Amino acid sequence: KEVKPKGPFTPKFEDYQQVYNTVAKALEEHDEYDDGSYGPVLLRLAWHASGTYDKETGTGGSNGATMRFTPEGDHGANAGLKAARDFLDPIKEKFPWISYSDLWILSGICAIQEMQGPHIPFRPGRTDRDVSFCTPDGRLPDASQEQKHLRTIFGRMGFNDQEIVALSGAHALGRCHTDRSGYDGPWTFSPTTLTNDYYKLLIEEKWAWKKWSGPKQFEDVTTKSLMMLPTDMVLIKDKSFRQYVEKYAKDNDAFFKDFADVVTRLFELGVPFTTGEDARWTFKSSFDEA
Ligand code: CCH
Repeated sequence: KEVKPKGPFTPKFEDYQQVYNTVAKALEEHDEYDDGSYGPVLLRLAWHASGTYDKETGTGGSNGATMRFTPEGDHGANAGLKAARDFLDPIKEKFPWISYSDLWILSGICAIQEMQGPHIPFRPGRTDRDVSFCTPDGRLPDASQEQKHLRTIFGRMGFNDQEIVALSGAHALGRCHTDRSGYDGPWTFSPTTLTNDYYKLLIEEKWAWKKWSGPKQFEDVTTKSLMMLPTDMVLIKDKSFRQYVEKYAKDNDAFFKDFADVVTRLFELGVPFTTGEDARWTFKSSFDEA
């Protein structure tokens, strides 16, 4: 007869896969949101939790989930991400053993995979920290800026030009909301499926300043229904960035591979893991064979 082990519950891969499956099911059920999916805003939550990392001081990053607290939750860049945090609350209640910080990252991975992106390996080990670990405002990128700003912000996290361009392909997903960032509209015609269309559109479409009273952004001349931020356009104006845009526009497999690699690193920045990289797991998505 099996004897139940004493002591604290130690979750295994199967337990995390169960959390994944629950997030995936909730994504499918709540197709009333935005363009039909919470996927993009879940990915943005995971990115904004991670993108505060500063390699010099070792502060910020996805460990801690400090965006739950004021002031970080109220930073301008995080406007609207409460929708993602609220979406995950019932899942946190169902699996109280997972930390918010692991849950946010696992959900970002689930969002990528369920929007038909590449598999992103995951290892647990993030712990939630209190309000004193909130990062100062200004660590996330400002969409009105130029290449110097992108290199400063992403360089602080430890990323180079190629990695900046690969990460930016996430803008194939989701949209801008006037009541959050002030910007308006989606980048692609399929904002709930990850593709290399962001790069293709950057290169193939004609872009012009949108005529409106909102913040300066670009619109496609042909349909006027798509958008690019000033920081998106920098990727084709700057020669060093542009070579990677051209590469990923031509080669979706290369994009998926580089995107998976760089997102895996982004999501692990500053996390004091007690396991090595070989302890990473890959979750089954709903597109994988049973
Ligand atoms: Fe982003 N992003 N992002 N972004 N982003 C916005 C939306 C999304 C910038 C600005 C904005 C990354 C890099 C950058 C997503 C993923 C990533 C919005 C609209 C702005 C503004 C927010 C709103 O109004 O709701 C800037 C600047 C940069 C850096 O150059 C990176 C890196 C990632 C992920 C790897 C996703 C996904 C969205 C869609 C969110 C949604 O709610 O649909």
